[in-house]
Amino acid sequence: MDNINRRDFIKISSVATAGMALTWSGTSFVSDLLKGEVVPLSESIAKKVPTVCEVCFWNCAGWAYLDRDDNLQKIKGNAIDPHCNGRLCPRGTGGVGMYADEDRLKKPMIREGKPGEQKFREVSWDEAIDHIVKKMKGIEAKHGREAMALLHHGKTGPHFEFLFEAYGSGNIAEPAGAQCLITREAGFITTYGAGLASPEPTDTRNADCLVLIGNHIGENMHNGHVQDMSHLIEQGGTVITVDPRFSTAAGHSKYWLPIKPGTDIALLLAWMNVIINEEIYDKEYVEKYTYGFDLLKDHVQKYTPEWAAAITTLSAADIRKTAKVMAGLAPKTIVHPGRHTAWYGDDTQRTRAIAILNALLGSWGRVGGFYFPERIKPPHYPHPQMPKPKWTWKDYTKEKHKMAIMGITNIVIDHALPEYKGKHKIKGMFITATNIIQSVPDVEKTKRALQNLDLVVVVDTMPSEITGYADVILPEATYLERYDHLRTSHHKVPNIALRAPVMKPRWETKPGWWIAREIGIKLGLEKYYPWKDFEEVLDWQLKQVGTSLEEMKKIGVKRYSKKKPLYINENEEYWFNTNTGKIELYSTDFAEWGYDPMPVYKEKDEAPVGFFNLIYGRVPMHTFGRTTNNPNLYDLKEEGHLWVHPKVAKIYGIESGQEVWLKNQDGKISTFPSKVRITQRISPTSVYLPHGFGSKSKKLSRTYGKGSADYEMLTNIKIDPETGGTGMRNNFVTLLTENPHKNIES
Ligand SMILES: Nc1nc2c(c(=O)[nH]1)N[C@H]1C(S)=C(S)[C@@H](COP(=O)(O)OP(=O)(O)OC[C@H]3O[C@@H](n4cnc5c(=O)[nH]c(N)nc54)[C@H](O)[C@@H]3O)O[C@H]1N2
Ligand SMILES: Nc1nc2c(c(=O)[nH]1)N[C@H]1C(S)=C(S)[C@@H](COP(=O)(O)OP(=O)(O)OC[C@H]3O[C@@H](n4cnc5c(=O)[nH]c(N)nc54)[C@H](O)[C@@H]3O)O[C@H]1N2
Ligand code: SF4
Ligand SMILES: [Mo]
Repeated sequence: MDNINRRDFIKISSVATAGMALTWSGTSFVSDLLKGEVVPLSESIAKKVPTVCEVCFWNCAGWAYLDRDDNLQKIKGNAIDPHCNGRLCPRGTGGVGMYADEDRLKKPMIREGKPGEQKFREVSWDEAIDHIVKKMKGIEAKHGREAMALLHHGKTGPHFEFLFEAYGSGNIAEPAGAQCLITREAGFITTYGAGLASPEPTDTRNADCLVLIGNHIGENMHNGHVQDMSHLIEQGGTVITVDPRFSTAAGHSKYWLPIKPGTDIALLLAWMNVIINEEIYDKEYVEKYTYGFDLLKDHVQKYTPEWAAAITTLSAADIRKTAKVMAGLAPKTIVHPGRHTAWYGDDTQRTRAIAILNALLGSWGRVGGFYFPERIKPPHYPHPQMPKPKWTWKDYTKEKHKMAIMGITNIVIDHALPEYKGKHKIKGMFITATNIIQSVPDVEKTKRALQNLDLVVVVDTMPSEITGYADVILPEATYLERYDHLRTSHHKVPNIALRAPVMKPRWETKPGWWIAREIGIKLGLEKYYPWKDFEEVLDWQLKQVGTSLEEMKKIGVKRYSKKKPLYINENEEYWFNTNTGKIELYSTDFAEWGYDPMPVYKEKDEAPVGFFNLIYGRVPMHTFGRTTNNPNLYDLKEEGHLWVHPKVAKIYGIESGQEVWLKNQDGKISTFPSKVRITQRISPTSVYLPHGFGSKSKKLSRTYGKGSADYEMLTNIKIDPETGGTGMRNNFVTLLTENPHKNIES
C-alpha cells in the first residue's frame, strides 16, 4: 500500500475497494479498540445514563454504563441516535479518559506571575468569581460592556453566550467558524441560499458517487459520515478522492487525483468546462432551478482540462474521465463540501465552485445528493428581553467581509492588540473550551493580544496551553459530569438528545451552566436566571416538545417525524433563498459587493527551494489537542508522525522514526521535534503533520512535548475576502535533523 507512484493516475482496482472497504468491523483500528471491552455488561451493569459525546463535535448520543458501585464501565452508542446508529468511534469510547485524567484542572485559580508564566494561586469559587466581576466592572466603567469578548467552542459555549447577551456584549466568535467551516457555509449560502451546518446533509446512503476534495473521511472520524461512506463502498459505489496525500479515503477510492496543493479551484473549473461543453450536465434541473448558466458557460470556456492539467499536475485525460464518471452517476453524485475549509484564503470561492458543480450535476435536493434536514428547536426558557449592545463584532467585520455570517476569531483578536486604535476595543475576554493558542494561526499575534487585555478568563477542563495566558482559570466538569443544552441538530431524522451527568463532578469542578449563572448573578443579572438548576430549564424545554426530562433520561434520544419534504418536489415551484430565487451559478450579491461573481483560479505562493508544502490534518485516534493527554487515547496514539516521502528522506539521510524539527519560510522553528514516517503516500513536494500535538503545557504530563505543533509554522495567513476567515495552508517548511535548540538548553 505504501508503494505508490503518485504521479500516475491511480484507478484502484475493484479488488482493492472490495477488500479494503472502510467498515466498522473487520480488521480496522475500530475493531481493535472494541476488543478492549472486558466487562460483560449484563452481569456487572447496574444502570445506564444518557450522554452526548463531547470528544468531537459530531456529538454522538450514547449510554454510559455504571456498575453497582457507581463506577463508570463503558460508554456505548445509543442505537436510535441518527448521528451514530449505536456505534461510537474509538475516541468516543475513550471519552471516559477525559473524566479519569489526573492532570485535569481541579480548583479555580488566579494568576500571580506574568502572562505565560503559569504561576497561579488556588482560590475558592467565590473569590474567583468576585475577582472576575470586579475586573469586568472596571472594564465597563472605562470602555463599556461591549469591550468584553467571548471565544468559545462546544456545548459549554451557549451557557456563556447567554451570559454575554444578558450582560450586553456581542463580541462572540469561535475558531470552529473562522478557522474551520465559515468559508464553506458562505460558499453554499451564496449559491443555494442555505448553509450546511453539522451534520452535513449529504445523502451518502443513497448515493452512487462521492467526490472528496481534501475531505479525509476515515482519518476525519466524523462518525455518521464514516459509516455512510463505508456503506457506499460496500454497495459498490464510486469514490473519487482529490488529495495530494494518499489518504485513508484515497485507499478506498476508485479514483485518486493527487493534486498539487492549492490548485483545487482549477480542477473544479475544468470539471465544469467538461460537464458543460460535453452537455452531460442535468439540463432540466439547470434550466428549472439555476440562474446564470450562460454566464457560467462563457466563464469556464478558458478553463480547459489542458489548462488545469498544467496547474494541478493532473492529466487532462484524468480530469475528463472523472468528470464523466461523476456526471454519469448524477444526480446521485455528491461533491462533498468538506468541513475544515480554511485553506488558502480563497476558500469561499473554492467551496462555491463545489456548490456550483453540485448544481450542474443536479444533486442539491435530490435522492443520493443533498437532502433538506430538519431540526426540533425547543423554545428558550422564558427570560426578560436582552439589552442591545451599542456595538458588536458585526460593526467592525461586516463592512469589509460581507459573508462573515458569524464572529471572526482572528478579527476579534485584532481588536485586542495594543496597536489597535479604533473605537471597537476589546479589553476583556472569556475563553471557554477553546485553545486559541493552537487553533488560531499567527500565535505571536494572539499572545500579544492576550497580554494586552485587562482580563482573561479561561474555562477549561485541562491545563491546556491557553490556561497559561489566563488571569483566572475556572475548572469545568467534563461532559460526563454535567447537564448541557439539548442536542438539537439539523438532520434527516429530526431529533433531540440529552446529556445528563453520569458521575459527580470530581474535585471542585463545576458545570458550565453553573459557572455562567454564578457570574451572571454576581454581575446583577439575576432576572435572566429565574431558575436554580439546569434540570428546570431542560424539563421546561422538553415539555414544550412533547417529552420531559424523566422520559429523556430513559430514552436518551427522541426521534420526531419529518414535516417538510426531504427532497425538492419537482412537481411544485421551488424557491431558493437567494436574490433571484434560484441557485445562483452567478452570484448577484458578489457582483454587487465587488467579489468574483463566479469562481476564478488565483495562483498560490510557491514553496521556496528546499521547502515543502506543510499539509496538516487529523489522526483517527485524536481530536485536535483536546484528547492528546487522554490516558485511554494516548495509549493508542502517543504522537502524530510527520509524513515524509522516501526521496526526501534520502536527501536528508533520515530514517524512519528519527526526530526532525521544522523550520518555516519565515524562519520559525518548531519547539519540539516530530518522529518521521517515511511513506510514498505523501508527495515529495509536501510533508503531512497531524494537528493537535506538540503541547507546551508541562502540566499535561503525557502529551507535553510530543511532536511538532503545526500552529507554530502558520505565520503566513491569507484572509478570505468574503468571510474574513484565515487561509492557513500557505506555509512551507524545511527539515532540521540537528536539534536547533541544543545550545539554548545546555
Ligand atoms: N493549526 C491548526 N489550527 C486549526 C486546525 C488545524 O487543523 N490546524 N483546525 C481548525 C478547526 S477545524 C477547528 S474546529 C478549530 C478547533 O479549535 P478549538 O476550539 O481550539 O479546539 P478544541 O479542541 O475543541 O478545544 C480545545 C480546548 O477545549 C478544552 N475542553 C475540552 N473539553 C472541554 C469541556 O468540556 N469544557 C471546557 N470548558 N473545555 C473543554 C480542551 O482542554 C482544550 O483546551 O481549530 C482550527 N484551528
Ligand atoms: N479523528 C478526528 N476526526 C475529526 C477531527 C479530529 O480532530 N480528529 N476534527 C473534526 C473537525 S472539527 C473537522 S473541521 C474535520 C476536518 O476534516 P476534513 O474537512 O476532512 O479535512 P481538512 O482538514 O480540510 O483537510 C485534510 C486533508 O486535506 C488534504 N489536503 C491538504 N492540502 C490540500 C489541497 O490543497 N487540496 C486538496 N484537495 N487536499 C488537500 C490533506 O492531505 C488531508 O487529507 O475533521 C473532523 N473530524
Ligand atoms: S464521532 Fe466519535 S468522538 Fe465524535 S462525537 Fe461521535 S463518538 Fe464522540
Ligand atoms: Mo473544525
